[in-house]
Amino acid sequence: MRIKRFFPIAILLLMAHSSLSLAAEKFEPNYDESKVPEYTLPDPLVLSNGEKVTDAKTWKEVRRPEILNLFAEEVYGKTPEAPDLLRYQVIETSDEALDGKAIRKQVRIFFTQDKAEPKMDLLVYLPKESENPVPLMIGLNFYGNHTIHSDPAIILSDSWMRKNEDKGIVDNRATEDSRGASADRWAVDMILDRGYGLATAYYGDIDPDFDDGFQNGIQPLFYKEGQNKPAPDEWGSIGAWAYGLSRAMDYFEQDEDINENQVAVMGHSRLGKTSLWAGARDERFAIVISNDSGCGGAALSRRRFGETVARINNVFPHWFCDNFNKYNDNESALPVDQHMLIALIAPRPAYVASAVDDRWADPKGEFLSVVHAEPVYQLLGEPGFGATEIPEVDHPIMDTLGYHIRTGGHNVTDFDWKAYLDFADKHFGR
Ligand code: GTR
Repeated sequence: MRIKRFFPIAILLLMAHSSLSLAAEKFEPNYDESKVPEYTLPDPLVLSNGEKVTDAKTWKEVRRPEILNLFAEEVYGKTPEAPDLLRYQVIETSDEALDGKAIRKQVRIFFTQDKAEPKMDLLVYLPKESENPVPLMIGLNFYGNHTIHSDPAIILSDSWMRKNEDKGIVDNRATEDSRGASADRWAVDMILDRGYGLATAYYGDIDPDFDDGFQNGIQPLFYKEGQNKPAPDEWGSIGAWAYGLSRAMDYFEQDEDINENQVAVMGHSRLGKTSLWAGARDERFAIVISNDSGCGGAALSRRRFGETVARINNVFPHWFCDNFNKYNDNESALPVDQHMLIALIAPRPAYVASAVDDRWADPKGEFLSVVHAEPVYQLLGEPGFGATEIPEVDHPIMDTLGYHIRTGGHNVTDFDWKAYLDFADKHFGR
Protein backbone atom coordinates (compact mmCIF):
# COMPACT_ATOMS: atom_id res chain seq x y z
CA MET A 1 0.00 0.00 0.00
CA ARG A 2 2.67 2.40 1.11
CA ILE A 3 4.75 1.90 -1.99
CA LYS A 4 1.71 2.37 -4.21
CA ARG A 5 0.95 5.69 -2.57
CA PHE A 6 4.53 6.82 -2.54
CA PHE A 7 5.22 6.25 -6.21
CA PRO A 8 2.64 8.49 -7.81
CA ILE A 9 3.61 11.34 -5.48
CA ALA A 10 7.30 10.90 -6.26
CA ILE A 11 6.58 10.82 -9.97
CA LEU A 12 4.36 13.88 -9.71
CA LEU A 13 7.07 15.74 -7.83
CA LEU A 14 9.65 14.71 -10.39
CA MET A 15 7.40 15.83 -13.23
CA ALA A 16 6.72 19.16 -11.55
CA HIS A 17 10.43 19.66 -11.00
CA SER A 18 11.46 18.82 -14.54
CA SER A 19 8.70 20.93 -16.06
CA LEU A 20 9.95 23.84 -13.98
CA SER A 21 13.51 23.55 -15.18
CA LEU A 22 12.20 22.92 -18.69
CA ALA A 23 10.24 26.16 -18.47
CA ALA A 24 13.41 27.95 -17.42
CA GLU A 25 15.42 26.37 -20.25
CA LYS A 26 12.79 26.93 -22.89
CA PHE A 27 12.13 30.55 -22.01
CA GLU A 28 11.91 32.57 -25.18
CA PRO A 29 12.10 36.27 -24.53
CA ASN A 30 9.85 38.54 -26.51
CA TYR A 31 11.76 41.17 -28.45
CA ASP A 32 8.88 42.18 -30.69
CA GLU A 33 7.30 45.48 -29.69
CA SER A 34 4.03 44.53 -31.38
CA LYS A 35 3.74 41.55 -29.03
CA VAL A 36 4.02 43.59 -25.85
CA PRO A 37 0.70 42.95 -24.10
CA GLU A 38 -1.72 45.76 -23.38
CA TYR A 39 -1.41 46.83 -19.80
CA THR A 40 -2.62 49.42 -17.33
CA LEU A 41 -0.08 50.72 -14.85
CA PRO A 42 -1.08 51.33 -11.24
CA ASP A 43 -1.27 55.10 -10.66
CA PRO A 44 1.36 56.29 -8.18
CA LEU A 45 -0.93 59.20 -7.33
CA VAL A 46 -3.99 57.16 -6.34
CA LEU A 47 -4.19 55.80 -2.79
CA SER A 48 -5.08 52.17 -2.24
CA ASN A 49 -8.52 53.36 -1.08
CA GLY A 50 -9.02 54.93 -4.51
CA GLU A 51 -8.58 58.57 -3.49
CA LYS A 52 -6.40 60.84 -5.59
CA VAL A 53 -3.20 62.32 -4.20
CA THR A 54 -3.17 66.03 -5.02
CA ASP A 55 -0.71 67.49 -2.52
CA ALA A 56 2.87 66.86 -1.40
CA LYS A 57 1.84 66.20 2.20
CA THR A 58 -0.44 63.29 1.27
CA TRP A 59 2.29 61.91 -0.98
CA LYS A 60 4.89 62.05 1.77
CA GLU A 61 2.75 60.91 4.66
CA VAL A 62 0.39 58.42 3.06
CA ARG A 63 1.09 57.35 -0.51
CA ARG A 64 4.89 57.09 -0.34
CA PRO A 65 4.82 54.84 2.76
CA GLU A 66 2.05 52.79 1.13
CA ILE A 67 4.11 52.16 -2.03
CA LEU A 68 7.30 51.53 -0.07
CA ASN A 69 5.46 48.93 1.94
CA LEU A 70 4.05 47.26 -1.19
CA PHE A 71 7.55 46.92 -2.67
CA ALA A 72 8.77 45.54 0.63
CA GLU A 73 5.97 43.01 1.04
CA GLU A 74 5.55 41.91 -2.55
CA VAL A 75 8.84 42.45 -4.38
CA TYR A 76 12.11 42.84 -2.45
CA GLY A 77 11.04 41.79 1.05
CA LYS A 78 11.07 43.71 4.31
CA THR A 79 14.43 44.78 5.68
CA PRO A 80 15.53 45.04 9.33
CA GLU A 81 15.86 48.42 10.98
CA ALA A 82 19.23 50.14 10.86
CA PRO A 83 21.51 49.35 13.82
CA ASP A 84 21.68 52.00 16.57
CA LEU A 85 25.42 52.14 16.20
CA LEU A 86 27.60 51.21 13.25
CA ARG A 87 30.59 49.10 14.19
CA TYR A 88 33.52 49.57 11.83
CA GLN A 89 37.28 49.46 11.79
CA VAL A 90 39.62 51.44 9.56
CA ILE A 91 42.01 48.77 8.29
CA GLU A 92 44.28 50.78 6.02
CA THR A 93 44.76 54.34 4.80
CA SER A 94 47.19 56.15 2.52
CA ASP A 95 47.60 59.77 1.53
CA GLU A 96 49.72 58.80 -1.43
CA ALA A 97 47.46 56.40 -3.31
CA LEU A 98 47.29 56.19 -7.12
CA ASP A 99 50.57 58.02 -7.70
CA GLY A 100 49.85 60.56 -5.05
CA LYS A 101 46.58 61.66 -6.58
CA ALA A 102 44.22 60.09 -4.04
CA ILE A 103 43.58 59.31 -0.44
CA ARG A 104 42.71 55.64 0.05
CA LYS A 105 40.80 54.19 2.98
CA GLN A 106 39.83 50.57 3.55
CA VAL A 107 37.17 50.24 6.16
CA ARG A 108 35.73 47.02 7.57
CA ILE A 109 32.05 47.25 8.42
CA PHE A 110 30.40 44.77 10.78
CA PHE A 111 26.70 44.01 10.85
CA THR A 112 26.32 43.41 14.59
CA GLN A 113 27.98 44.68 17.75
CA ASP A 114 29.58 41.34 18.60
CA LYS A 115 30.03 39.03 15.59
CA ALA A 116 33.03 39.38 13.29
CA GLU A 117 31.32 37.73 10.30
CA PRO A 118 29.85 38.54 7.88
CA LYS A 119 31.85 41.71 7.31
CA MET A 120 31.89 44.15 4.44
CA ASP A 121 35.13 45.76 3.27
CA LEU A 122 34.61 49.23 1.93
CA LEU A 123 37.25 50.73 -0.36
CA VAL A 124 37.21 54.53 -0.54
CA TYR A 125 39.25 56.77 -2.83
CA LEU A 126 39.07 60.53 -2.32
CA PRO A 127 40.60 63.15 -4.61
CA LYS A 128 43.53 64.75 -2.87
CA GLU A 129 43.41 68.06 -4.62
CA SER A 130 39.80 68.85 -3.72
CA GLU A 131 38.55 70.79 -0.78
CA ASN A 132 36.98 68.47 1.73
CA PRO A 133 34.40 67.25 2.36
CA VAL A 134 33.90 65.79 -1.12
CA PRO A 135 30.82 64.46 -2.94
CA LEU A 136 30.98 60.73 -3.55
CA MET A 137 29.79 57.94 -5.82
CA ILE A 138 29.15 54.55 -4.27
CA GLY A 139 28.49 51.29 -6.06
CA LEU A 140 28.80 47.64 -5.13
CA ASN A 141 31.09 45.48 -7.27
CA PHE A 142 30.77 41.90 -8.57
CA TYR A 143 34.21 40.35 -7.91
CA GLY A 144 35.91 42.17 -5.06
CA ASN A 145 37.32 45.66 -4.45
CA HIS A 146 40.67 44.61 -5.88
CA THR A 147 39.05 44.16 -9.33
CA ILE A 148 38.14 47.84 -9.77
CA HIS A 149 41.75 49.04 -10.05
CA SER A 150 45.22 47.49 -10.31
CA ASP A 151 46.34 49.39 -7.14
CA PRO A 152 48.36 46.62 -5.38
CA ALA A 153 47.42 47.97 -1.95
CA ILE A 154 43.76 47.03 -2.31
CA ILE A 155 43.07 44.12 0.03
CA LEU A 156 42.52 40.98 -2.03
CA SER A 157 39.09 39.67 -1.07
CA ASP A 158 38.96 36.20 0.49
CA SER A 159 35.17 35.95 0.15
CA TRP A 160 33.32 33.35 -1.93
CA MET A 161 32.99 34.43 -5.59
CA ARG A 162 30.94 33.18 -8.50
CA LYS A 163 32.91 31.17 -11.08
CA ASN A 164 34.63 33.39 -13.63
CA GLU A 165 37.94 32.52 -15.27
CA ASP A 166 38.24 35.94 -16.94
CA LYS A 167 38.22 37.57 -13.52
CA GLY A 168 40.91 35.23 -12.18
CA ILE A 169 38.54 33.32 -9.91
CA VAL A 170 39.82 29.83 -8.99
CA ASP A 171 37.72 27.48 -6.86
CA ASN A 172 35.32 30.32 -6.10
CA ARG A 173 38.12 32.52 -4.67
CA ALA A 174 39.92 35.55 -6.04
CA THR A 175 43.60 35.27 -7.01
CA GLU A 176 46.31 37.83 -7.81
CA ASP A 177 45.11 37.59 -11.43
CA SER A 178 41.86 39.18 -10.31
CA ARG A 179 43.51 42.53 -9.60
CA GLY A 180 42.15 45.19 -11.90
CA ALA A 181 40.06 42.62 -13.79
CA SER A 182 37.00 44.92 -13.82
CA ALA A 183 38.92 48.20 -14.11
CA ASP A 184 37.28 49.02 -17.44
CA ARG A 185 33.95 49.35 -15.63
CA TRP A 186 35.23 51.76 -12.98
CA ALA A 187 36.33 55.15 -14.25
CA VAL A 188 38.42 55.79 -11.13
CA ASP A 189 40.62 58.50 -12.69
CA MET A 190 37.72 60.34 -14.29
CA ILE A 191 35.76 60.31 -11.04
CA LEU A 192 38.70 61.63 -9.01
CA ASP A 193 39.64 64.21 -11.67
CA ARG A 194 36.12 65.57 -11.50
CA GLY A 195 36.47 66.07 -7.75
CA TYR A 196 34.40 63.12 -6.58
CA GLY A 197 35.25 60.34 -4.20
CA LEU A 198 34.47 56.74 -5.06
CA ALA A 199 33.48 54.01 -2.64
CA THR A 200 32.83 50.38 -3.40
CA ALA A 201 32.29 47.07 -1.63
CA TYR A 202 31.96 43.48 -2.84
CA TYR A 203 28.28 42.51 -2.89
CA GLY A 204 29.07 38.95 -1.84
CA ASP A 205 30.45 40.27 1.47
CA ILE A 206 26.83 41.08 2.31
CA ASP A 207 25.17 38.02 0.82
CA PRO A 208 26.91 35.54 -1.51
CA ASP A 209 25.00 35.44 -4.79
CA PHE A 210 23.71 31.88 -4.86
CA ASP A 211 20.63 30.14 -3.55
CA ASP A 212 21.60 28.40 -0.31
CA GLY A 213 18.30 28.92 1.47
CA PHE A 214 19.75 31.99 3.21
CA GLN A 215 22.14 30.17 5.51
CA ASN A 216 25.07 32.44 4.69
CA GLY A 217 25.12 36.22 4.25
CA ILE A 218 23.60 38.64 6.72
CA GLN A 219 20.03 37.30 6.85
CA PRO A 220 20.72 34.71 9.61
CA LEU A 221 21.94 37.51 11.90
CA PHE A 222 18.36 38.73 12.04
CA TYR A 223 16.39 35.46 12.34
CA LYS A 224 13.95 35.26 15.23
CA GLU A 225 14.23 32.25 17.50
CA GLY A 226 13.46 29.11 15.53
CA GLN A 227 13.53 30.92 12.17
CA ASN A 228 15.85 29.48 9.53
CA LYS A 229 14.88 31.36 6.39
CA PRO A 230 13.23 34.67 5.55
CA ALA A 231 9.41 34.73 5.66
CA PRO A 232 7.65 35.20 2.28
CA ASP A 233 7.56 38.96 2.83
CA GLU A 234 11.12 39.26 4.10
CA TRP A 235 14.25 40.26 2.21
CA GLY A 236 16.08 38.25 -0.39
CA SER A 237 19.57 39.03 -1.65
CA ILE A 238 18.70 42.34 -3.32
CA GLY A 239 17.22 43.53 -0.01
CA ALA A 240 20.40 42.49 1.79
CA TRP A 241 22.70 44.18 -0.73
CA ALA A 242 20.65 47.38 -0.42
CA TYR A 243 20.90 47.14 3.37
CA GLY A 244 24.70 46.92 2.99
CA LEU A 245 24.69 50.14 0.94
CA SER A 246 22.84 51.87 3.76
CA ARG A 247 25.51 50.72 6.23
CA ALA A 248 28.14 52.25 3.94
CA MET A 249 26.07 55.44 4.13
CA ASP A 250 26.19 55.17 7.95
CA TYR A 251 29.95 55.20 7.65
CA PHE A 252 30.01 58.22 5.29
CA GLU A 253 28.10 60.15 7.96
CA GLN A 254 31.03 59.58 10.29
CA ASP A 255 33.85 60.35 7.86
CA GLU A 256 34.67 64.06 7.89
CA ASP A 257 36.33 63.92 4.48
CA ILE A 258 33.05 62.91 2.82
CA ASN A 259 30.05 65.16 2.24
CA GLU A 260 27.27 62.83 3.38
CA ASN A 261 24.68 65.13 1.79
CA GLN A 262 26.18 64.56 -1.65
CA VAL A 263 26.33 60.80 -2.02
CA ALA A 264 25.11 59.23 -5.27
CA VAL A 265 24.39 55.50 -5.30
CA MET A 266 25.05 53.72 -8.60
CA GLY A 267 24.71 50.09 -9.63
CA HIS A 268 24.86 47.92 -12.72
CA SER A 269 22.44 45.17 -13.66
CA ARG A 270 21.37 43.18 -10.55
CA LEU A 271 23.26 45.82 -8.61
CA GLY A 272 21.27 48.49 -10.48
CA LYS A 273 18.10 46.86 -9.16
CA THR A 274 19.84 47.08 -5.80
CA SER A 275 20.82 50.77 -6.09
CA LEU A 276 17.23 51.67 -6.97
CA TRP A 277 15.84 49.78 -3.98
CA ALA A 278 18.55 51.21 -1.68
CA GLY A 279 17.81 54.73 -2.90
CA ALA A 280 14.05 54.25 -2.64
CA ARG A 281 14.31 53.12 0.98
CA ASP A 282 17.11 55.31 2.23
CA GLU A 283 16.54 59.00 1.61
CA ARG A 284 20.08 59.87 2.62
CA PHE A 285 21.19 58.93 -0.92
CA ALA A 286 21.02 62.29 -2.68
CA ILE A 287 21.10 60.83 -6.23
CA VAL A 288 20.14 57.37 -7.42
CA ILE A 289 21.54 55.83 -10.61
CA SER A 290 20.47 52.65 -12.38
CA ASN A 291 22.77 51.25 -15.06
CA ASP A 292 21.11 48.59 -17.26
CA SER A 293 19.04 47.36 -14.31
CA GLY A 294 16.27 45.70 -16.36
CA CYS A 295 13.64 43.37 -14.91
CA GLY A 296 13.02 44.01 -11.23
CA GLY A 297 14.99 47.26 -11.66
CA ALA A 298 13.93 50.14 -13.86
CA ALA A 299 12.07 48.11 -16.54
CA LEU A 300 8.28 47.92 -16.36
CA SER A 301 7.33 44.34 -15.46
CA ARG A 302 4.02 44.50 -17.29
CA ARG A 303 5.71 44.90 -20.68
CA ARG A 304 7.13 41.37 -20.49
CA PHE A 305 9.85 42.43 -22.96
CA GLY A 306 13.12 40.47 -22.61
CA GLU A 307 13.49 39.08 -19.10
CA THR A 308 10.20 38.54 -17.25
CA VAL A 309 9.19 38.19 -13.61
CA ALA A 310 8.68 34.41 -14.00
CA ARG A 311 12.03 33.94 -15.65
CA ILE A 312 13.97 35.99 -13.10
CA ASN A 313 12.28 34.23 -10.16
CA ASN A 314 12.99 30.80 -11.67
CA VAL A 315 16.63 31.44 -12.41
CA PHE A 316 17.43 33.62 -9.40
CA PRO A 317 15.05 32.39 -6.66
CA HIS A 318 17.05 34.17 -3.96
CA TRP A 319 17.01 37.73 -5.32
CA PHE A 320 13.48 38.80 -4.42
CA CYS A 321 11.13 37.84 -1.59
CA ASP A 322 9.04 34.68 -2.01
CA ASN A 323 5.86 36.73 -2.42
CA PHE A 324 7.18 37.99 -5.75
CA ASN A 325 6.52 34.52 -7.18
CA LYS A 326 2.78 35.30 -7.03
CA TYR A 327 3.32 37.49 -10.06
CA ASN A 328 5.05 34.95 -12.30
CA ASP A 329 3.18 35.24 -15.62
CA ASN A 330 0.71 37.30 -13.65
CA GLU A 331 2.17 40.81 -13.79
CA SER A 332 -1.21 42.54 -14.03
CA ALA A 333 -1.92 41.45 -10.44
CA LEU A 334 1.10 43.40 -9.14
CA PRO A 335 -0.03 46.29 -6.92
CA VAL A 336 3.02 48.22 -8.16
CA ASP A 337 5.18 48.47 -11.26
CA GLN A 338 8.72 49.71 -11.49
CA HIS A 339 7.86 53.34 -12.33
CA MET A 340 6.69 53.52 -8.71
CA LEU A 341 10.16 52.52 -7.54
CA ILE A 342 11.56 55.60 -9.33
CA ALA A 343 8.69 57.66 -7.87
CA LEU A 344 9.83 56.66 -4.36
CA ILE A 345 13.09 58.49 -5.05
CA ALA A 346 11.26 61.79 -5.72
CA PRO A 347 12.00 64.63 -5.31
CA ARG A 348 15.63 63.48 -5.35
CA PRO A 349 17.32 63.22 -8.76
CA ALA A 350 17.26 59.79 -10.39
CA TYR A 351 19.06 58.65 -13.54
CA VAL A 352 18.26 55.56 -15.58
CA ALA A 353 20.64 54.31 -18.27
CA SER A 354 20.08 51.69 -20.97
CA ALA A 355 22.12 50.28 -23.84
CA VAL A 356 20.93 49.64 -27.37
CA ASP A 357 21.99 45.99 -27.51
CA ASP A 358 20.82 45.22 -23.99
CA ARG A 359 17.34 44.19 -25.11
CA TRP A 360 17.13 41.61 -22.30
CA ALA A 361 16.86 44.59 -19.90
CA ASP A 362 14.17 46.29 -22.05
CA PRO A 363 15.53 49.80 -22.72
CA LYS A 364 12.10 51.12 -23.66
CA GLY A 365 10.58 49.72 -20.47
CA GLU A 366 13.36 51.38 -18.49
CA PHE A 367 12.64 54.70 -20.22
CA LEU A 368 8.89 54.41 -19.63
CA SER A 369 9.41 53.93 -15.91
CA VAL A 370 11.01 57.34 -15.79
CA VAL A 371 8.19 58.85 -17.85
CA HIS A 372 5.54 57.41 -15.54
CA ALA A 373 7.37 58.49 -12.38
CA GLU A 374 7.35 62.10 -13.57
CA PRO A 375 3.89 63.07 -12.23
CA VAL A 376 5.15 62.44 -8.70
CA TYR A 377 8.16 64.72 -9.28
CA GLN A 378 5.84 67.38 -10.66
CA LEU A 379 3.53 67.12 -7.66
CA LEU A 380 6.57 67.78 -5.49
CA GLY A 381 7.49 70.85 -7.53
CA GLU A 382 10.24 69.28 -9.65
CA PRO A 383 10.19 69.40 -13.44
CA GLY A 384 10.94 65.70 -14.06
CA PHE A 385 12.49 65.71 -17.52
CA GLY A 386 9.82 66.44 -20.07
CA ALA A 387 10.63 63.68 -22.57
CA THR A 388 7.89 61.43 -23.89
CA GLU A 389 9.93 59.70 -26.60
CA ILE A 390 13.09 57.71 -26.03
CA PRO A 391 15.97 60.11 -26.87
CA GLU A 392 18.47 59.68 -29.66
CA VAL A 393 21.19 57.11 -28.96
CA ASP A 394 24.13 58.57 -27.01
CA HIS A 395 22.24 61.79 -26.20
CA PRO A 396 21.60 61.92 -22.45
CA ILE A 397 18.67 63.98 -21.26
CA MET A 398 18.81 65.34 -17.76
CA ASP A 399 16.61 67.43 -15.55
CA THR A 400 15.60 66.17 -12.12
CA LEU A 401 15.19 62.86 -13.90
CA GLY A 402 17.79 61.69 -16.36
CA TYR A 403 17.97 58.99 -19.01
CA HIS A 404 20.23 57.80 -21.77
CA ILE A 405 20.47 54.92 -24.15
CA ARG A 406 24.01 54.43 -25.35
CA THR A 407 25.63 52.44 -28.12
CA GLY A 408 26.71 48.94 -27.12
CA GLY A 409 25.63 46.24 -24.74
CA HIS A 410 25.12 45.28 -21.12
CA ASN A 411 28.07 46.99 -19.46
CA VAL A 412 29.30 50.08 -17.63
CA THR A 413 31.40 52.37 -19.81
CA ASP A 414 33.16 55.73 -19.52
CA PHE A 415 30.23 57.20 -21.44
CA ASP A 416 27.93 56.11 -18.61
CA TRP A 417 30.22 57.51 -15.90
CA LYS A 418 30.61 60.83 -17.69
CA ALA A 419 26.82 61.20 -17.81
CA TYR A 420 26.50 60.36 -14.10
CA LEU A 421 29.17 62.91 -13.19
CA ASP A 422 27.50 65.57 -15.36
CA PHE A 423 24.19 64.77 -13.71
CA ALA A 424 25.74 64.97 -10.23
CA ASP A 425 27.50 68.27 -11.09
CA LYS A 426 24.17 69.70 -12.16
CA HIS A 427 22.44 68.75 -8.92
CA PHE A 428 25.30 69.34 -6.54
CA GLY A 429 25.79 72.82 -8.01
CA ARG A 430 29.30 72.14 -9.24
C1 GTR B 1 21.20 38.32 -15.76
C2 GTR B 1 19.83 38.62 -15.21
C3 GTR B 1 19.60 40.11 -15.25
C4 GTR B 1 20.76 40.90 -14.74
C5 GTR B 1 22.11 40.27 -15.02
C6 GTR B 1 23.27 40.74 -14.16
O1 GTR B 1 21.45 36.99 -15.88
O2 GTR B 1 18.90 37.96 -16.00
O3 GTR B 1 18.41 40.42 -14.55
O4 GTR B 1 20.63 41.14 -13.39
O5 GTR B 1 22.12 38.89 -14.89
O6 GTR B 1 23.11 41.12 -13.02
O7 GTR B 1 24.37 40.71 -14.67
